[in-house]
Amino acid sequence: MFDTLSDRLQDALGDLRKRGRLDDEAISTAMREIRLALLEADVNFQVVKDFVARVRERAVGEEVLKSLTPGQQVVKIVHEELTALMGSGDSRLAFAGRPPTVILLAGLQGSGKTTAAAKLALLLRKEGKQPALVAADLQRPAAIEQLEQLGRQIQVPVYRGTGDSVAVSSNGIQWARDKGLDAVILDTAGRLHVDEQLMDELAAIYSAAKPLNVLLVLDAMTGQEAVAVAQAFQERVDFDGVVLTKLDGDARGGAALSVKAVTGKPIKLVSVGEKVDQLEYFHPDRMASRILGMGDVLSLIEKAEAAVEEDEREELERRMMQGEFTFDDFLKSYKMLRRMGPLQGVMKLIPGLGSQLEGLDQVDEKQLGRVEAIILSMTPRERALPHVIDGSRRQRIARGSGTDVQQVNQLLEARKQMAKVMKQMKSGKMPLASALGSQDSTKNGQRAPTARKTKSKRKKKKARR
Ligand SMILES: Nc1nc2c(ncn2[C@@H]2O[C@H](COP(=O)(O)OP(=O)(O)OP(=O)(O)O)[C@@H](O)[C@H]2O)c(=O)[nH]1
Ligand SMILES: [Mg+2]
Repeated sequence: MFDTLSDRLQDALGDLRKRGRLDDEAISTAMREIRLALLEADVNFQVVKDFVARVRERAVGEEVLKSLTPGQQVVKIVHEELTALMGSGDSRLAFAGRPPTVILLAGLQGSGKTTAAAKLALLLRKEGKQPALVAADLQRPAAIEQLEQLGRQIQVPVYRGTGDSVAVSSNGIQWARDKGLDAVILDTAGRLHVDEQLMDELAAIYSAAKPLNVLLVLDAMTGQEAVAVAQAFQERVDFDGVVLTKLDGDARGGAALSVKAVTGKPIKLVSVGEKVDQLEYFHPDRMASRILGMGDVLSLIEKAEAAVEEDEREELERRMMQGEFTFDDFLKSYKMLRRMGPLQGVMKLIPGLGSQLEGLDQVDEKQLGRVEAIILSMTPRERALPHVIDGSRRQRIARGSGTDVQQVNQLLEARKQMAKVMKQMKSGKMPLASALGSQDSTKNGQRAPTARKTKSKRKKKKARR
């Protein structure tokens, strides 16, 4: 996903990062490269222009030049501006006070509406809602069959009816209401192009179904074309947000980076593969991190090296590599992270960790104190052998640390997740070891090769898939 763009931007910023001081020339060069990278990624021309102007203005500002790490500051600014570009908006859907909540999916032929409908139904079902799918695409006979098949696969009821798409939509919503279901997803017909007929049909469904959410499904792989489609839709049938599909096949990212800026409408969901569980809520900040290299390994290494005592690190790393990760290790790594700077920032730097350790990346300093208290309330045996911590021990630990069982459970879960990540890392799937300052992966003691190695590992992994 966004690999080309990602590589280009990282190259553009790589130079800056290494510099102790920034001058006009260095900034200009970097801005030129960022501009080219974005244009090559098929980002809208005006969007690129505004973006680069904003970054430049901030990059030559006081906050950067006076800082100790100007290069890092520029990276941070690019990250923030990328995040802003993709929208500070809310990715959540609206839910009706009186169910069912109606969600209309519209878009061109093949953009991924039907699969997105099913994926969204599954997502809602996992959130505890009771969704229904309505087959309102009557253009293609096979469309209904496709939706029914998906419905069976995800165990979500599908309404099929007769008449035109307006009648089917209305009847489907009534049917769902009668069954007490709380969300209805309307799968509509696509066209090759935005044409009058399509717009008229959608407008008619819109007035009959009164959907609370109109989602425009756009194929990310079509780049600026997708943005043009969004603009054309906006003129006729307004929508609340975008479902961006086929991100897995989009190396450039032009649609993702332009659509919010051009239409003002946020990306709400992204589809990252053909499987039914490959639809996610969209988080602009996480996407920006991904684009800038799935976390920033290089600067993490720098921070880690500055903060962590050599022997302590080696010991911790040895244990990690052996797949051991006790609560004592957990506490130690926490403390190391704390010394590296604000926890949030550091966690984000670790590639893949953000999403892998949901909850952990949101740790704040106050939580850290609580984590420490919980771990210190464990006996040495419990710390070394976490699996012995049963229900009554959990209660005792909670009492001892002034927390509650739920918080203890969360920590137990976090350690498990962490251990899982360690295991993946051990099997070479994740570069966390090198991220934490492994000497192994940088035998010659230089830093840059670590980052490169990490990157090529990632590439190799992709090629294997
Ligand atoms: N790789 C990948 N393929 C996807 C994704 N989303 C959809 N597809 C594929 O795109 C093709 C079209 O998807 P559909 O959901 O049928 O598209 P549609 O918009 O309903 O198409 P029409 O009903 O013909 O208008 C299918 O082969 C899907 O498997 C995705 O996120 N990644
Ligand atoms: Mg379809």
